[in-house]
Amino acid sequence: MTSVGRTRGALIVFEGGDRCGKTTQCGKLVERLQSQGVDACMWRFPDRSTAIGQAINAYLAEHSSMDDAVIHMLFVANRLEKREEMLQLLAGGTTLVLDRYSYSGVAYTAAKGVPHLSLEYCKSLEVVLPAADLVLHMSMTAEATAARGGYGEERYEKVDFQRKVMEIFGALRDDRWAVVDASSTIEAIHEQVVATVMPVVERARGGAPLGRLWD
Ligand code: FDM
Repeated sequence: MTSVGRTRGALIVFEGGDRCGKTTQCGKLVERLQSQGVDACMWRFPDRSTAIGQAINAYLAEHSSMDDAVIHMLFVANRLEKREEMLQLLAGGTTLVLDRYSYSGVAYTAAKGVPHLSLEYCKSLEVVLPAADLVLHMSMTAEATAARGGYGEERYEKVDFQRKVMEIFGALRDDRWAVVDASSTIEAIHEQVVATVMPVVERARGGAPLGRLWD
């Protein structure tokens, strides 16, 4: 993907297992960026507000069942339907902080171990989307997240499955990923996140090109 100019926003993604504290950290990061004069906003994937997102929500809440390939496609479509808006915001200088993205998409589906839904196949469906400038991997054991409040309410919140997801996240890491110990305190994590994110926001502002997924 080509550079979108000297003032583009950064694409910052939080990834990790369920109940690891991503949403809290996304919110705190956006507040901090805004307080420092950085135009920033937070999105979540799945975006449950769209028609596709509502179908995903029903599946996650176990109010409906779906073929694994079909639900995977819906998660992908839920990102593709936001692609244009995402690119426009970034090009206009807004830093986007995402609570999950395609990395969750491929990790959760590949963790199911369905032969025709391999990691490589899943990746291939999203090559038209921008890559994150930075992925903050909130790392925590599946057992530790399971001990947190509310765990088990949604479809994928099962320790064995989460363990497989974590393994795949580990295999996806490259030099754009930073690992954050999600078992630390909220404030300690936040300070680590801010220190990691600021140089990335500066690089994007300075014209570092936006990448394409999996390049
Ligand atoms: N999830 C999320 C997927 O399986 N695929 C995806 O593409 C995305 C974005 O949906 F269990 C899973 C991950 C998680 C659930 O949970 C959404 P949260 O609590 O909204 O992050």
